[in-house]
Amino acid sequence: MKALLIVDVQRDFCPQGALAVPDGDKIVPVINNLMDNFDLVIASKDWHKEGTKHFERWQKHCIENTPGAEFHPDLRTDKINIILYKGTGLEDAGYSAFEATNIDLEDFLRKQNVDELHITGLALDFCVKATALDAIKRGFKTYIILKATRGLSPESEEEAIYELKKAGVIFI
Ligand code: VGL
Repeated sequence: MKALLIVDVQRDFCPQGALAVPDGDKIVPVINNLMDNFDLVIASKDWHKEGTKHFERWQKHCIENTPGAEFHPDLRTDKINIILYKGTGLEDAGYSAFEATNIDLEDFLRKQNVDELHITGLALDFCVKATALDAIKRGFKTYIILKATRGLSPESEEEAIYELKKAGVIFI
C-alpha cells in the first residue's frame, strides 16, 4: 500500500499567512492531482495553543480552530482519509506528523499495510523534513515529491535536502 502524506497545507503557511512559505500555495494543484494515485491520503494540521512554547521560536501560527489553521481553501478534501493534529500541547513543537496526538501514525500505517510513504507539503525544511526522517527511522520506504513541497528559505532547504538524501529519503 502506498500512502500520500500531505503535511500542513494550511493558510498560515501560504502567502499572506502568519508564517508564510514562499510560493507555498503553488503546490496545492500539484497535490490535488496526486491524490487519485494513492490507496490512502493522510493530511496533517499544525494545531497549536496560544501559550505554546513553540511560539518562543516562531511567529504565532496555526492556532487551533482559527482561520489560519484551516487547510488552504483550494486543497481538495474529498480524497483525504484521515487528518492528523500535531503540536497540540504546550510543550510539543509537533514538527513531525509522527508526533500527531489524535492518532498513532506509525501504528495506523502498519495496520493499513502501508510500506511506502510519499510526502508532500509545507515546509520542506521543517515539518516535511522531520516527518520524512521519522518515516525512514521507522523503516518505511520514504519519498518526497519535490514539486509538491516548498521550503521556508533556500539555505535551510538546501541543507534539508542534503540531510534527507543522506538518511535515505528518495526525491522524486
Ligand atoms: C513549520 C515552522 C514552524 C512547518 C511549523 O510546518 O514546517 N515550520 N512550525
